Amino acid sequence: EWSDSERSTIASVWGKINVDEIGPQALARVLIVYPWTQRYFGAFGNLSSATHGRTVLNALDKAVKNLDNIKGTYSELSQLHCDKLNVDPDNFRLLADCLTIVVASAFGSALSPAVQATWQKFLSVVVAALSSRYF
Ligand code: ZNH
Repeated sequence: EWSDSERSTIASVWGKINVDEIGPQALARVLIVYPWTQRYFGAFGNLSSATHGRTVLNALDKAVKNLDNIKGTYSELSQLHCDKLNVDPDNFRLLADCLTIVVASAFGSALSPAVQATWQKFLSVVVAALSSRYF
């Protein structure tokens, strides 16, 4: 399902992402633009949301390395978010969108329309995989 050029585009975008910067920025943006998401992190405060931003982005590494089985890779993580964390799966897409915005601001013209389209396709597969154990 992935072409060679999509594979190399995803690997190249991922290689240029600084997880420690982009992760906290993307999660902070979700919490500001969609304040109701703060309830998932309310007990922990901002420090933990920065930590979680890093955790989430680090977890994306697994998807980049398992492009042909993203659904299987995130099966347990999906179940955890559904059963234990009770995170509404709509939030995965909100985070993916904020991540794209933060990546676009950081990359500038390096994120061409074609590159961005492939990156968003990748994130939409991630979002679907994280939602796959919800029913
Ligand atoms: Zn999440 C957790 C990933 C999204 C919320 N996460 C988590 C973890 C991981 C993740 C890896 C860890 C796990 C363990 O511990 O085992 N996420 C992720 C990803 C994504 C996400 C990849 C996408 C892309 N999350 C999300 C969202 C939300 C969340 C959107 C909301 C809004 N998570 C969460 C929580 C938790 C998690 C709450 C828990 C935290 C703590 O514990 O601290």
